[in-house]
Amino acid sequence: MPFKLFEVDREIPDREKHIYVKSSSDPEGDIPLCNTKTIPGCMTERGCAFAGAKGVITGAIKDALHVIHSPVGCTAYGYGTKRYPTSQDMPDGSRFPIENFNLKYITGTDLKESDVVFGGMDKLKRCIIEAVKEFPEANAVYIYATCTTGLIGDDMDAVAREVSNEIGKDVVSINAPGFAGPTQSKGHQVANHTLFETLVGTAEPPETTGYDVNLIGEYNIDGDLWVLKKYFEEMGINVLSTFTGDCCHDEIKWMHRARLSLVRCQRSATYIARLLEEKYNVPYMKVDFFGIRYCRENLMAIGDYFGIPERAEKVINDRLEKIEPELEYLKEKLRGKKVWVFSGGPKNWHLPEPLEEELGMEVVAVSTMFEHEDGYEKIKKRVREETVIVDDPNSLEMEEIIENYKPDIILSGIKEKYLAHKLGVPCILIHSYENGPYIGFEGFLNLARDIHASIYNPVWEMLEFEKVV
Ligand code: CFM
Repeated sequence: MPFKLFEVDREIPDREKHIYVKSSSDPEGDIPLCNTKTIPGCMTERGCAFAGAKGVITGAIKDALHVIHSPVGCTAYGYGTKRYPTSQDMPDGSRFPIENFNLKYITGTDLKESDVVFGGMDKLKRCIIEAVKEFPEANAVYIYATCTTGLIGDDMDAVAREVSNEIGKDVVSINAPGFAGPTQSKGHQVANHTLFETLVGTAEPPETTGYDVNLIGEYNIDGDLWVLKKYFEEMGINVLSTFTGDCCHDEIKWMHRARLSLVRCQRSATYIARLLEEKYNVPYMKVDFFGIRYCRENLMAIGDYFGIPERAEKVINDRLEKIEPELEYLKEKLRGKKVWVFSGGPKNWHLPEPLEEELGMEVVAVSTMFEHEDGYEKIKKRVREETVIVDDPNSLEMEEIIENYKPDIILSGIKEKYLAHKLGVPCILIHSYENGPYIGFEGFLNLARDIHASIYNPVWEMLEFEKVV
């Protein structure tokens, strides 16, 4: 019986289909039901489609100004939600005047009842023009529909066209109101298609080389992109565009000129890689740089693709030499510790094997907010027998997972962290990281250090309440 109804779900039996306990004897197609609306009655941890568009894809762009067409709540919610720093370096060698502009500012239309009744398009126009006056350094404006404006039916695209002519800058209209899909994943898809259709192919890069790649689905969480970029630089590979970590607006426009796209986050960004291949014949390769083995294999694959395997080997050997002694020590300390991984989607299939093979840990539970079938198939292949795999867990299920599977640590997000702490369980942030970056060789060492520091923190021995595990 692969599917499992948790005790806390007796009143919502539909949850059973979303919770699967791995058994190799099951048919391949047995995976949790996923990418469907959250069942009423569940306190979900998911985000909305607007969050997926702005909070994941476009919010990482360093020189764009964001105008959220919403009551003030969505604008506030869209501010500073993701930890993706940006440098001031621009492709033409100039410097963008404001550091971390993408993290510091957001603007919005602050819709009121009268706007809902009479329409908010004029207000949106005014707001864009005022915002551009306030931030003349911005090279483009991105405007966002939200639930309210989706419902009243404001024509965002018409406003974008009109104002773009007036201000002489691109205005990109993103139509992913919160309700556009069951999760933030829908917003990823909309943003990919919008950027492809409105921007790609509209500008040429300052120069090209025979080793140009697009690094797609890499958002520079706590500096991840900079780790990878360094590897590529050392290999003589030029990152022509990132989508979208630390990138500028123009980089999106010249993605069609790359020789190869490397797809890092395969949930949020495979869409644009496919579109680039279909329309511009830019092939793409799915890559994984979490953990030692994947990092080594994938750098080698890229080296082989460009006929420069010895350069990849050099990067690998150089990094391994630096991290191996400490990693060995940490592996001894972490051996046998139980872990529950809960992220949006992909990190749930990136991490189980590295945690088990390279740190000696035991993954007892895996859960995702918005993974689709392909991701769950990978998760199922990569976890051991009897690991519980939960789609869109609700808060009560999370407590039941802690009670039944007794993880020594939880890798999750900020919303879950304090629930875990209240139950006396260490927890580190796997979305935005604690002391990242977590990608690449040195990133994996950072992750191991943070897990170690959290599990062995003496505070867990000082709790005055009874621990549940
Ligand atoms: Fe891709 Fe991401 Fe993820 Fe993601 Fe996210 Fe994220 Fe994530 Mo949080 S883009 S799907 S929407 S790898 S913010 S950096 S950690 S849920 S698993």
